[in-house]
Amino acid sequence: METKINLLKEKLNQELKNINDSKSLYSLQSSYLGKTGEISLMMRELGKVDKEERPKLGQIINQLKEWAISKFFNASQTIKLNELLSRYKNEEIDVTLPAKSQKYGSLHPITLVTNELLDIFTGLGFYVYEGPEIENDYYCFTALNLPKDHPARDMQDTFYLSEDLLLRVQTSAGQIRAMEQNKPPLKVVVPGRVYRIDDLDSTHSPMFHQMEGLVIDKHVTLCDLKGVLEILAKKMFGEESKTRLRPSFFPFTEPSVEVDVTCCGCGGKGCKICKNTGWIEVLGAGMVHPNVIKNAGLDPEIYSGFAFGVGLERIAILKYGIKDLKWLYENDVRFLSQFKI
Ligand code: 2NM
Repeated sequence: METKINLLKEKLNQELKNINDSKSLYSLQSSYLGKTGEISLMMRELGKVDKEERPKLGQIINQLKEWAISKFFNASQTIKLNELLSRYKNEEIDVTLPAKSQKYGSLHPITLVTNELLDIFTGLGFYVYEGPEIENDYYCFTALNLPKDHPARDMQDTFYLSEDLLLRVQTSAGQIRAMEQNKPPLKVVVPGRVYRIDDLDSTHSPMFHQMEGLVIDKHVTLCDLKGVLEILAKKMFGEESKTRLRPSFFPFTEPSVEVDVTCCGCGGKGCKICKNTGWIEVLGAGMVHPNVIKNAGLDPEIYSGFAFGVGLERIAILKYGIKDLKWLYENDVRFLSQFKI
């Protein structure tokens, strides 16, 4: 018996040496201590042994069992620790390694210009209103002092959807809605897409983006307009920029002005961008026509206001030196991904 036990111990010791993961350790353990394991079988065989010898032998096998249990326990402690250490090693993170670069999208230049202008105007206390792109004749033309026979209403310039419905040709339509919905004092900007019948080329597009601003209150003057536009020019094109107003004509403003900013390419000296004039036209503006104020339900004897409209494509082209308007609509990632902020 004793020889058998010693052989078993030796075999176990030997087998344990070759084991270095908990899974095989567990199956080795079962082969000795499991229900049908070698030690359990020895226990069972006790029944066949002489009665007198049974207690002594039982004790010996129990000792063997205790010995095996402690062997397996110790081995499992070592193996678990080693497994943990090697897991730590495998999962080790080198925080000094350079980060994997992620591909991020970028904002469209028109979005960038829109956001920048909205920041400036909301900073000045304007609120933002978005009108519908499908407008009716009244809001797009009649309310804006464009009489029935005005050339801007021409079928050849405007996308008519029906006799009354059309794609708005300017965002001012939204400003009439804003005026109807809010009492003065009113400071609002309306950004959005506008549509005109045009073939797409490097300077024209049947769809482009505008932002129009409107201020209505008592005693608003052209001087207030110039003040706001000067702030706009400095924030958009730099603190050194200057503005100048030239007389112009729009049906919805009187007087009307065209606004120039000193050229951001040459600072006013004259270059290719400004065609050697030193000035760049950036927007149209004026004092809101009394008829427009009246159409919005206000008394033009009490209220006055100014309005302006900026073409966002034009600003983007100037700001980023974009050579062809079409690039803004082609969604070529090679172009778009250059506009990372
Ligand atoms: C421009 C130029 C001048 C304008 C006028 C109005 C309104 F609704 F008050 F009549 N909104 N925007 C306006 C004035 C727009 O765009 C070149």
